[in-house]
Amino acid sequence: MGESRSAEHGVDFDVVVVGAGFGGMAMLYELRRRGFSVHVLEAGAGIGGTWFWNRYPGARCDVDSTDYSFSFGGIQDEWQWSERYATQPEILRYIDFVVDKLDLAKDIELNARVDSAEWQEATDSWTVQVADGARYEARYLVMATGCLSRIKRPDIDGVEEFAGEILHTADWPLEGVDLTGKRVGVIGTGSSGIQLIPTIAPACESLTVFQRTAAFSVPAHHRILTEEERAAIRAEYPARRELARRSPTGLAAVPANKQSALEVSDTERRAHYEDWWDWSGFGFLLSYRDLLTSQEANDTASDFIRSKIAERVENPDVARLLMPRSYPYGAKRPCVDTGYYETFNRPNVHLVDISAHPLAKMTPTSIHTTAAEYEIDVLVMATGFDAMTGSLLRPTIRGTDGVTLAEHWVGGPLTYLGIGIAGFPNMFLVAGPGSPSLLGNVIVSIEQHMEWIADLLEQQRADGATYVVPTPEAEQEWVAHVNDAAAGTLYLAADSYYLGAEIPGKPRVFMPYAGGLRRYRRECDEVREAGYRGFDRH
Ligand code: NA7
Repeated sequence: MGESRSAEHGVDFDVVVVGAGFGGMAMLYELRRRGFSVHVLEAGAGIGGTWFWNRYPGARCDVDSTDYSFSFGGIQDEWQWSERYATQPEILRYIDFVVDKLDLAKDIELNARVDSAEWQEATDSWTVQVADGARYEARYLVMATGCLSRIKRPDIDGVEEFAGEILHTADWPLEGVDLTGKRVGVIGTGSSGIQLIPTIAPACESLTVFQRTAAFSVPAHHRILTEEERAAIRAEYPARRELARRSPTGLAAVPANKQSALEVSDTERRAHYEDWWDWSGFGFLLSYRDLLTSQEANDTASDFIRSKIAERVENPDVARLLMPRSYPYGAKRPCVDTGYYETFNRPNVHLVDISAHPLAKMTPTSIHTTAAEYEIDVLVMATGFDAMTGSLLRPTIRGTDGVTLAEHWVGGPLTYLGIGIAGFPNMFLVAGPGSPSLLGNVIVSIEQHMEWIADLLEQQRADGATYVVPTPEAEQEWVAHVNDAAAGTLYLAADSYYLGAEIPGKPRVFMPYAGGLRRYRRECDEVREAGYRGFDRH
């Protein structure tokens, strides 16, 4: 690893990176390796971002761990994953391993939540203010704050009167929680709820699940990797990484089927879905190529999953409630599970449909819907996040002429390539809105941004330049392109967090880039080859 140089004259660091999750770790490694001085500010008390905060029982990755891991720094030669989809504790052990191996900790400041960042026109630098803490001056600012990190808690009347415990999956107590013998209520049936519910159900006296929207979930098929599998993965790793980089999704473990769901007979399709059901996990979405572009094709997959729910749940009324009907499969992020639907066959587990009878209020001992009251000791909110823009808008970021990012983004996020923002010079986003980010394996996206941003900063240094910002025209064109990429898809047919529908009043704009990672990488490369077309630099 190259030694870091000291910062340019007049600034504390060449680069301040906000966030020490996978994105921040990658940026620190790469920029330091290329000779920049880097300081990472992390709000949490530990390194790991999402994986530091989301400690709820059952938390796991739902992308194969062999792909959801760094390809750089020689890490993959030494680290061995034990299971197909790693548990949160194993991912944290992996993060510790990476931090040690790449000597990252010395440049990461923990418990340092960034309050504000202000562009300094006179010096081409950012002033970054940590809450109740230090202030740093940096030439460049990299926001690696994660797409799913600003927590969302539902507003329920009387919530403050509740005498029991209220937990959120993404802010789970470090010391853990003993739910044995407790009457537990869970709000939320996205990925977090679907992982949590089967895990805690056996210990709870009763578990009441408050469901607003049913999710599509397919079996995860978690399993321990055998020694032979691990050896094969190690031997194939370079090719596997290349495959991931060139794929639209970054998922090397699941080869996308190029067929249309509509070009085969019903019998053949059913057999095909049965086959994929038995192994593909999250990749079920790739079982036919047109599941996200043709409603008719999607209906075949949605119907198949609903038929599986009917098989897995004994009570037909409960099964019916668990079947998603209001949006196409994949238009909200699909889930994978281990025994989720079967959990509703347990006598201590109850499903409450809060789309029919919404949550109304809480008392010291209970939660009410508009139809009934439920006595509980603990309420778990598995209610997700203010996705993609939430963590970027939490600090006050002021760019040129004092304009805030919140002002610039009042109608939804505007970016160039998902990396830069007009009016916010020398600032970059990692896997943020306008880039593929959540629509694929985010680690592959992070590595691509890591390289692209580092290349740009090297070019700046080589040119003696201290200023780089997208032009408003380039930003407008990119935003139009992001909208076009989503326009032909079924993503627009669901009230999802991709569209900002998770927060009342949030602009309804499709935020991630739906053109696929492969195409996105090509577009970013072309911009670089064209001398950073669309950026104003000096
Ligand atoms: P998600 O996927 O955003 O799921 C949140 C869940 O909470 C979802 O079922 C929501 O129902 C429900 N929710 C949210 N707000 C409310 C209110 N106010 N009342 C009732 N129900 C509510 O978050 P997760 O943490 O599960 O998963 C996030 C990501 O982690 C996931 O995509 C993977 O990438 C891993 P809704 O659908 O909004 O009706």
